[in-house]
Amino acid sequence: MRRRFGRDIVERWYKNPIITLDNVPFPCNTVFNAGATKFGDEYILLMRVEDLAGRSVLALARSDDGYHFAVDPEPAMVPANEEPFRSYERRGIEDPRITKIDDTYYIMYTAYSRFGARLALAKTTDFKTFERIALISEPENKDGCLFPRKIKGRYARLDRPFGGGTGNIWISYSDDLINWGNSEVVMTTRPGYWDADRIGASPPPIETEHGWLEIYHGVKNTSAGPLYRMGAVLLDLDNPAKVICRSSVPILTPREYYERVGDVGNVVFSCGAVLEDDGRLKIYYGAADTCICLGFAHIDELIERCKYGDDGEEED
Ligand code: BMA
Repeated sequence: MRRRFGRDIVERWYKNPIITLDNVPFPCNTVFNAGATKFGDEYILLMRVEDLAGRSVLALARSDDGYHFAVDPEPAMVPANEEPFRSYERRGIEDPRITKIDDTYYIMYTAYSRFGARLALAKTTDFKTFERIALISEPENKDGCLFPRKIKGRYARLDRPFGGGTGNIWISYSDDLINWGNSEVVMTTRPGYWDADRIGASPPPIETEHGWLEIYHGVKNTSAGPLYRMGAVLLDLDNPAKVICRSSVPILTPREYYERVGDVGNVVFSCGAVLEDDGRLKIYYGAADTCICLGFAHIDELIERCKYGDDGEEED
């Protein structure tokens, strides 16, 4: 289907939002950015839920069809009581991304404390018990996404260290998932574009025959505050630090009421997507930091969109 210019190529589900505060069976303020995966026949969302005090915990929602979710009665992960995690999670745990490698589901999330935001890694094999592995970055770093397989013998992750007054997407490698290094920049903000001020990886990279498809978020600071949109980029399969092509236009922009109005308005922010056998991607995204929504796009269409327009002017 050829889409009209100026409209998003991610198609919203007509029943959005799919999860709101009303669906959460324990006291909380908001529910939003969620990691997503299939676990057997079940769709799983691991959602960022902000409690009444303003700290975030992670809660599970389960579904048979990917559309209708039931939220577990208690949070799945709360800020740790044990060191070394306790000191760095005092202000909450946020924005989890789920990556399956073999039979283990890894959860990379943001640990937030008075020291800032840093990345942490946990794992589960059953979505009942969760085991923390390690704190895996120093502050300021967010938006960590583990690749779903080793690349040239090493685990790889995208992340978003903050430096030089901006946030760009980087890559790091590890032999053991605990010690990370060989870091380098993958892509930067583009002055004058929708992703001018900050960018970060969104769901974990998806392997395609053309390269790693990465859906990312881009922020433009406007006079009304930050505007969060989603874009797409294709990274080289053997060397994902190399960008093959990057769309100059977003794939999803806040337009609907539930994306524009909420605790933080004008935000669409994904931490998880599920690829179906027919090539359609179910993209789960937080809207206005207040609810969870569902959008669809065919993987081929997203790859085509990566080739659209110029590459933009990256910072030297
Ligand atoms: C980012 C993260 C996200 C949030 C977004 C918009 O820095 O905190 O969890 O959705 O800001 O507020």
